[in-house]
Amino acid sequence: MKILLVSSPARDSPEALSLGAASVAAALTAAGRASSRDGDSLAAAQVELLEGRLGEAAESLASRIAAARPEAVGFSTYSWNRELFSEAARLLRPMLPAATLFAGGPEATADPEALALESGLDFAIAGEGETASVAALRAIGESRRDALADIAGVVVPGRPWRRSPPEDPASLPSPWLLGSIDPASLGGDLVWELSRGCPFRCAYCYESKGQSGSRPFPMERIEAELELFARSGIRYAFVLDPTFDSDPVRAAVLLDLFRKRAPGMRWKFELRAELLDKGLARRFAGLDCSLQIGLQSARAETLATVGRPGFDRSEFARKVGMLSQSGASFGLDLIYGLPGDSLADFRDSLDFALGLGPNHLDVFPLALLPGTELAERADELGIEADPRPPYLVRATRELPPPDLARAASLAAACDRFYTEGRAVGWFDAARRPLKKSPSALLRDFASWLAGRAAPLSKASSGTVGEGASAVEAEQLGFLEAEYSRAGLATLYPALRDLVRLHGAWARALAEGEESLLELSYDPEEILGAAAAGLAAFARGARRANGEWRVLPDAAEGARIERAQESRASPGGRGHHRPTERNRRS
Ligand code: B12
Ligand code: SF4
Repeated sequence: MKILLVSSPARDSPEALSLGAASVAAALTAAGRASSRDGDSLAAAQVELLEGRLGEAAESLASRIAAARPEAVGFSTYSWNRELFSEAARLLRPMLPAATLFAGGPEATADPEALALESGLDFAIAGEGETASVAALRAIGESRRDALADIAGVVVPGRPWRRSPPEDPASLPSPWLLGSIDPASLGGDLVWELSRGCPFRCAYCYESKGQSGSRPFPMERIEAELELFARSGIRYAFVLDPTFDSDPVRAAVLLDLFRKRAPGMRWKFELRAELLDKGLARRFAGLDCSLQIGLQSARAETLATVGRPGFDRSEFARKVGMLSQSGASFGLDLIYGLPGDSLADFRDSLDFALGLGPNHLDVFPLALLPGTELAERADELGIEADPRPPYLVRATRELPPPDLARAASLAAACDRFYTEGRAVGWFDAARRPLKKSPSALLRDFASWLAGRAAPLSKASSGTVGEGASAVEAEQLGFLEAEYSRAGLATLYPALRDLVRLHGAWARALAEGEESLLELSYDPEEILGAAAAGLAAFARGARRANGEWRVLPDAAEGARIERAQESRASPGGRGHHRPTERNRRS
């Protein structure tokens, strides 16, 4: 039997790897290899993966699938590909009338019957897919289609069904070690699962209806996979565990292992701040890693409504402060449109989050995902959302459409000015003389940007470095106008130096780009302006016009050296470092 598992990436990103489909492929392959039964259809099965291309039309995908002449086709469905796969499956049916069509993944789990019916599938699999797929494809291979509906997790429209029970990680084959995906083919980046499930129950999250807490993979498997990654030239791993620090003792053991066995690798982890301690903060700081922390809202009542009770601002700030003190770089997530949060609450959350100095702040609209507790309680909580993927919020009781639009504009401004603009090193220094809250500054940036005749190119166009320079030009254009309107024009040259210096430093580190800067002050002194405040700095500092070169440096990551002296400047000097936190992430 030829089995084709079809996936499609969320976006062009090293993190868009189809690990779900690969895990099911590994289970099917391992079951076939282990089979000692005569005539087991899986023993002779050929399992292949097929990846949809970004933006690919359903017709093209269906033709490519049909050309492979599979006998069974399994779609790996997520909110970003559900509609594409439904259409492709409908087109495929007449092309491959004898083939078995099925689907798994989060969308199939949340809404299996509707998905199977709208796509013309033989069945869908609700829940983790390994054991259920093996049993279902065996039944198909042995012409026991009637048995399908009795398999836990297999959903045949019109028949009673139950979700597949949680898999035991110790019995799951590794898609990496079995060769379902070759890490050497991934260009150095991958996503890595160290456990299944999540111990928390956030009402907006798909995991909230999961059956169990966190189930770790065995340490021997993790060690063997890490060794394979090191041999395969992997340089970056996004650890998928939704709460890497849910077991702080295990987290510490893993971090020590990573540091010892893969010292040159970069990492990304998702954490709950509440669970951090000094030992973990120190270990994170000892790795090249970025940490993503879900804050979601700074309003305790809102968080309690969505299943994250006990939020305490000062405790959160204290825990995150441990990361800053140890030198670990972290980012925060916020969601707008959560039940209970008004526009004023969202602004307040932005102010709180930016006040913590995250390296980046990712702000998302609420997605009312099918199968989540929030989707079930939407009427009671007054949430309206688009019923089709990606299920985005349209209004809530507290956030009517005009306020939702304002929140979206603030989120876009934050993304542009703070995150793409890598503003962590100078944001507060720029904001304080204007006496504006972070959210007010971002609101005014959005208005300024909207009022421009010709908006500058989006940062994502062209190369990353070019994009970063385009955002910097916007930041400086806006800040110059703001400082001039507020009668603070004398402080602007120091601010401009600070922004340019940080920008060039970040480009040298992240893109390996060299910049030539014309500065009004000595770089070593200007870095003190962020700490002392622009006003105090401008009162005491001496202007020293000069040209400086910021370059990538093999040993230090980046360095600054004098390009050309001017009459007013002191002699050229050595190396400076703007901020450790402005690192690549
Ligand atoms: C990596 C990841 C991403 C990557 C992309 C991944 C990709 N393939 O392209 C990135 C970071 C880009 C991403 C983005 C987003 N993501 Co995301 N992401 C994940 C994450 C963390 C891991 C996915 C994974 O590989 N897991 C490991 C595998 C083994 O588990 P699995 O995927 O669930 O697969 C199992 C089953 O689902 C099933 N299965 C899967 N495929 C198949 C196929 C068949 C045939 C069968 C039978 C079974 C089966 O069996 C597998 C093994 O048991 C999950 C959360 C999580 N921890 O799973 C969220 C998750 C998939 N993301 C989610 C969301 C909502 C998003 C965003 C929309 C978020 C946002 N607000 O912007 C964006 C997408 C928008 C966009 N277009 O960019 C939701 C999806 C919900 C849904 N209904 O689809 C999840 C589940 C998070 C959550 N807890 O709610 N994401
Ligand atoms: S949002 Fe994160 S912590 Fe909450 S249930 Fe989902 S995966 Fe777990």
